[in-house]
Amino acid sequence: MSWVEAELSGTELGDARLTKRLIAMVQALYEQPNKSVPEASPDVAALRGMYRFWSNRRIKAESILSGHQMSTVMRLSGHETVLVCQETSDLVYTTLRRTRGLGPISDPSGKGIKVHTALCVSDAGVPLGVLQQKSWTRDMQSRRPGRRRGIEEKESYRWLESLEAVQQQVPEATRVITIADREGDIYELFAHPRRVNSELLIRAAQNRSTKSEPGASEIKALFEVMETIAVSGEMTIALQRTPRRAPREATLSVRYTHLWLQPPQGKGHLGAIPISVILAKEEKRREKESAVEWMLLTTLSIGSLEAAKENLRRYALRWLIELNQSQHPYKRGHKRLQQCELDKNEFG
Ligand SMILES: [Mn+2]
Repeated sequence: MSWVEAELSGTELGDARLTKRLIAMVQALYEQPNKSVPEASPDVAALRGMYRFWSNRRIKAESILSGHQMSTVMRLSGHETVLVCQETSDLVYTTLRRTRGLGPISDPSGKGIKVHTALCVSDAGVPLGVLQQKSWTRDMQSRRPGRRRGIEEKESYRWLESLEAVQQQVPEATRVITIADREGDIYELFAHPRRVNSELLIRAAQNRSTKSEPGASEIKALFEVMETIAVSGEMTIALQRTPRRAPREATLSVRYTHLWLQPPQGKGHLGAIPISVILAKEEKRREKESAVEWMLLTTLSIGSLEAAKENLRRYALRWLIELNQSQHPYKRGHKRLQQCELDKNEFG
């Protein structure tokens, strides 16, 4: 049995022939990831089958993922801790003129599809698979300035939905640490009910109100508080290549403390949240603009320099999801999808 067959044989498409077709498609595209769809297809019949599969409205993205999801959950067993990186990205299809179902994306002049992914990674940094993925198209209304807030609030729901899905799929014996960049600094996410052994490790974006203890009368801003904390030690970290950064080593000063986050205005019902904060800063870098500065909020209780370092190391593994997405066949293979638009007219 091939790797693709083993990986996808549990796919639930409601018809064994469709699963067989999916396996053949993935096998062909996986063997030649840089080729266009017609080039990668073994013959015309296989090519027709692919387009028929893609235009079948009864096949949902979630069902296509179901087999890989099952295999991913199986790979988790035996891991004491798994990291789940959540990330929202844009699939950019600005040049596809005839394709329907595209919408506004982050780039105001572009169009495409929004995708939210939860990628599972072992604590040692080995990718284990995609546990959940959701894609959607923003409607044109979201371009209007007045509508932005509502759209952002609706989209922030994806983070909660992914956390929920991950908690349901990963057995309680396995500790899951959800990792996210600044987009994931959403108060509702911190306030969301978590199952036993489910923790958050999220880069801070908001200068939130904090208290040192629940009963404290003084309210201080998070970023200011962290500047007053003494440095506990240093660590050297290998920064991997990202779309915006060449790989290099960085020496970071490490500070950590415990605080109570105060709910934003109008969200008092969410209550205060106890949190550990880690601040890691590259103090000695000459080019200040590219100096690394990470402030991480975590529900894990950080009680030592070692624990702070351990979680900085985990956060640094988040590059895996960026790599995963920038090298994603969808993204890498714009050509393939453009081709798809053209060829469909030939084979329709
Ligand atoms: Mn992001």
